[in-house]
Amino acid sequence: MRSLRLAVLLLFASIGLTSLAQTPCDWFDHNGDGFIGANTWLYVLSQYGTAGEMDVDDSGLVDLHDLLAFIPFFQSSCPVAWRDTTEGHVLGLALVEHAQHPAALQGLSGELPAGAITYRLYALLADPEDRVLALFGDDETPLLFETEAAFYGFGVGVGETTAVSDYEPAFDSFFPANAFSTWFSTGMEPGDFNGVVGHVSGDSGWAAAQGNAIAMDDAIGGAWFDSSSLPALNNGAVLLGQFTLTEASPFTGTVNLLAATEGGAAIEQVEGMGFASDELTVFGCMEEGALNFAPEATWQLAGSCQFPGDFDGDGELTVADFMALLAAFGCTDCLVADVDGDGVVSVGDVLLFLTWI
Ligand SMILES: [Ca+2]
Ligand SMILES: [Ca+2]
Ligand SMILES: [Ca+2]
Ligand SMILES: [Ca+2]
Repeated sequence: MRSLRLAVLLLFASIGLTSLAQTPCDWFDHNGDGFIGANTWLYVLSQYGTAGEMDVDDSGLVDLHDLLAFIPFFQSSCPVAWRDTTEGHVLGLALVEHAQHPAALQGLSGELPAGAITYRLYALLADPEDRVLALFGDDETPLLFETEAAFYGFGVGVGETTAVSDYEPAFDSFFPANAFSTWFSTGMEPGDFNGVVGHVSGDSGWAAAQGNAIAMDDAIGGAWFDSSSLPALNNGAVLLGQFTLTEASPFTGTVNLLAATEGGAAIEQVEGMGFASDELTVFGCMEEGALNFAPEATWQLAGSCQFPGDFDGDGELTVADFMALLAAFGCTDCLVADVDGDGVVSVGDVLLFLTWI
């Protein structure tokens, strides 16, 4: 019995622990300068789908599993330990109706027909410091978006997009449909040039998909990822993509996410989360008594309720709010600053506010 147990232990030591014995820096600081930097991105991506060195899980190929192992350590200084994992930080998904298109719109990649509809998909997160690092899929954990219509503007042709970083706002004034092309994101808002959302794919040919499905379900796998790693706080929701259907029709999908949690000290991987267009989320203020109470809202994000005098939405009246009230002096269309509710921001509001702080 003892010898059997010993044999099992030795087997584990020789197979399972080989890669764990190596630190993240052994794997990812490939040039030995003590920092896991942008050059490692190039190194990993240049080997993607090949039998390269960065095969962390020893599967024979540099694939999605190896990419997901690397991403949390981007911009880390050595030495650094493998991350702990958490649960419960990624609360779920929210599909939101973003725009309806009653009239056709001119587009670079073809006309957006009347009756089209644009949705946005969000990850709901528990902690303002949580960050979405990647959205991914392979044959074990497929990423799949399906509709009976077609996804407008998705692809690699002229005027088409696959990631939010492909979107070029300068075209919007000539081609208004450009603002509604279909793309994925990992928290970056369209037109925000501070970040970069990159993507990599295996051999599924997903980027050429022009039809009614976007799938990442091949053996190598693929991902969209944040390759800028700017620290950013979230308000409870992080943008995962925009999806324009050429006509109103059912829209469903399955998503897998890698997130950074505990202020970047841990990771959380959530697979197989679903969404559907017959279960839409409406963001808004759900507190009765707020200036902008929205009875139709189904999910409330941080800072989404407005109360008289509370400009920064932190629930308290402070000097910062007072300065904002002074800046709105004379305004006849400022609900938050018009604390006495007489329609104009005047001396009466200043005096009333001073009795509150
Ligand atoms: Ca390095
Ligand atoms: Ca591998
Ligand atoms: Ca305040
Ligand atoms: Ca007033």
